[in-house]
Order: sequence, then C-alpha cells, then structure tokens
Amino acid sequence: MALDKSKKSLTRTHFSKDLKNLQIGAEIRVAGWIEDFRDIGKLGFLTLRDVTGAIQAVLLGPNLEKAKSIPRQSNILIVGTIKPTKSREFEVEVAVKEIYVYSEATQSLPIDPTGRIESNLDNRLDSRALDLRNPKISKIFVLRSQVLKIIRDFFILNNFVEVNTPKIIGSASEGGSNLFSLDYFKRKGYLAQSPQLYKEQLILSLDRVFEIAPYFRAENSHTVRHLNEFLSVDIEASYLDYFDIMDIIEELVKRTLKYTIESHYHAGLSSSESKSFLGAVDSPFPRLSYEQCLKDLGGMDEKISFGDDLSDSSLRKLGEKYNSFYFIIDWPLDLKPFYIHENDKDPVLSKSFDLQYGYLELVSGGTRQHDINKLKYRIQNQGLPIDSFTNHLRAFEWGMPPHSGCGLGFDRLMMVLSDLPNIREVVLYPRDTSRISP
Ligand code: AMO
Repeated sequence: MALDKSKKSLTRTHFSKDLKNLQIGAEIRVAGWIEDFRDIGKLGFLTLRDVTGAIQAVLLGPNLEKAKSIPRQSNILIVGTIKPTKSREFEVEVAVKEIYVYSEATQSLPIDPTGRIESNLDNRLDSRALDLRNPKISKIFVLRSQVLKIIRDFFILNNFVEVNTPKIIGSASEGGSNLFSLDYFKRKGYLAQSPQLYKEQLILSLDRVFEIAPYFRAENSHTVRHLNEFLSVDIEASYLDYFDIMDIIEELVKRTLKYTIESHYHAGLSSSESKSFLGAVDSPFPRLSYEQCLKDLGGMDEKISFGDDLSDSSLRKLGEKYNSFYFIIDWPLDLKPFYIHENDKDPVLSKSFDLQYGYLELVSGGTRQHDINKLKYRIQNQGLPIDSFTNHLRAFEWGMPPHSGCGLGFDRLMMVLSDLPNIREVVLYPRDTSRISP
C-alpha cells in the first residue's frame, strides 16, 4: 500500500501479524510500543510490539540516533519498507524510513511488561494496563472475550433470551447477610448478589433466559477463588429439570474446553494438561451423589455426618480423587437455598447439583420450587423475612411453570481454562477485601 505523503497521516496501515504476508519492498506504517532496542554500532534493531505480535525494525543514520533517545515502552509509529531478515524470530523485518513518537513512556516503569523481570501479582494489578502489554497476560483476556462469545452463541442457539436484570435492588435476592448496602435516595438499597428471583420470574413468559453480569458479595473471604465482585453466567428454563440443566452445562463447558485446546490462546497450559482437558471433552462428567461423596471421604479419614456441608478441606480431598470435572448431586435440602425443590425420592434431599473442577466449585443449580405454599414455608423455615419476598411471590400466582437453572462462576471457569491458580489473574481489576482500586 503506497503512503499518502501529502497527508503525512499518522495512522497505521498494518498490524504486525500482517507483515509476513506482504511483498518485499512494500511500504507500511505500523504502530505500537518499543519492547526492545539494540544498538550495535552503525545499525540498530528495535522490537515494536502491537496487540497482534512483534516486528523487528532496522534503523540507520538519523533514525538510529533518534531511536537512542526514546525510552522503552514509548508509543511510536514506524514508516518503512518490508525487507528479508536473517533473524530466526521474525519472518521479515522493516527498514525504517521515519519514526514518529506518539507518547514517551517514563524511564522508571512500575513493572516490566516484557515479563523478564518478574513482579508480584499485587504490583502487576496496581499497574494492570501496563501488565497487559505482556502477551502472556493479554492472551488470558482475549480468551476470556472469546469464551464469553461461545457462551452467548450457545445459549442463543438453544432458544435462551439474553436478559439484563437490575444490580441495584431493594431487598435480598438470596437471603443471607452477604449484601453490600447503599444509600438510595434516603432509602436503603443493595447491590445484587445474584439475579435469582428475577430470572425465575422471567421464565413465566420468556420460557428460557440467560444473563451474564457482575454480582456483589460482601464476604470477608481471603481465598484464591473468591472475589467481592464476580461475573456470573446465570440461566433459567421452563419445563426442564436439574438433569437437563446439567446436560446443558456439561455441553457448554466442553465447548469452551475444546475451543481453548484448539485455539492457541490458552495461557499456561502445558501439553500434559491439555491432554487431561481432552479426556474431559471426550467422556461424560461423573455425577456423584452427596452421599457417595460422604462415603468417599469416610475412606479418606475425613468423617462427615449427613447434613454437613462439604468444607474446603473435604473438597480438596475429594478433588484429589476426582481431579477433573464432576457433578455432586442430590444435596440435603437443608443445605440448599429456599428456592431449591425437594427430591421426589427422598424429601430430605434436594434436586440440586454443583459442578466441580477438582476442589473448585464452578456451578451451582437445581430444580426450583414452583409451588407457592411450599416456597413460603421454605422462606420462613430458613428464617428469612417473608415480606421482602412479596413481589417475587406474586409471580407464583400468575401460572408459574416448573423450572430449573443454575449460576456458573465465569471467573472460576477462566481459572480452569487458563490453568491459573488465583482468580485475580483472570479478572482485569479484581475487587477483594483489600482491593478497591485501580
Ligand atoms: P452460588 O452462590 O453457588 O449460586 O453462585 C454460583 C457460582 O458463582 C460462583 N461464585 C463466586 N465466584 C467468585 N467469587 C465469589 N465470591 C463467588 N460466589 C459464587 C461460583 C458458584 O458456583 N443463585 C444461585 C445459582 C442458581 O441456583 O442458579 C447462586 O448464586 O462458581
């Protein structure tokens, strides 16, 4: 593409990934930041990186002199021509005709975005925008964006309607005390902890809904898998039961695994881990009952009585035995929220499931109680204020179909897909008990 010299345009003509497909001698303008600069006397080599990769630019004479004074990570535009290269790293290089500096970077950067000098996660999060110049890190977020698209496409294809429910609410959606409160024009408001009540109401007419949105939990947890703001993929569907929802979620998770393996976007996956992912794609996820888990744990010297929740240490033990994806189904009803349906075979149990990846809970869901009287009883039985649910309960007087659904912790799924042990790695600006900025 010929340069329009009259305009002296400061816009680029190509991304770095495109250069290898151009003819030798082609004129180009590429823009990005200086990753490296080597001055070897009469000649200089500059590595320019953009979001698609890196190129090598060769500098001589006045351009070489100019480049010596530009700090690394500064943002520049290079005007030049494609030439063959002897480098093993690059397929072609650029002979530089002109360099424009858009913006100089400070000389002492808070972190090294090439990743050669390692920084701890806290320092990286404090300078997140710069951290993302490291291609290993930006790949996580490219993958995140693509997996979100897979999820959206999957649900739309399966006749789910995407909805957006309020995040500022007047009373608790799930019960419990883990709500952030705020001053809402002289009344008390809360940040939504989940879309549970709205999604159940909406299937009354929309039949199947999904929502991808952030939720807020005022939990004082300091773990590698909890945040106070997290992204959830919620679904709700009429006339399906919890086994149908498990089938849907299993297929969805397998699609995201397959995509991660097939694309080259997985961040830290080694080949052996890729293989274990492949295994998960090809075989059904085991479905263990809660009671089976108790038996397994008994055999591992972890004595748990029926009705106890599975603690972190129990889940870690189970995760050693079942180290990939598996469902835990039919939990005791008393361990589940008021909206979960009792089990027809044994009403002490519920029609519920969690999807685990080893110790990590990824999804929670079940068949819902759609009988208004039983629902009222369960709300009161759990010590929740029935008056806060007046609006919600009205929908159950308008012909509520049987329904089921679940919530998938998207950030946790991203931990698994990118094989990273800390949820903060896969969230751009994580919010935890000690982090509210940047
Ligand atoms: P639950 O509270 O189990 O269920 O949440 C669903 C999923 O969301 C993820 N998750 C979190 N991720 C990061 N940080 C947190 N603090 C956090 N809390 C939860 C988990 C979890 O499995 N209304 C129900 C879902 C339903 O039945 O439809 C609910 O919110 O991966």
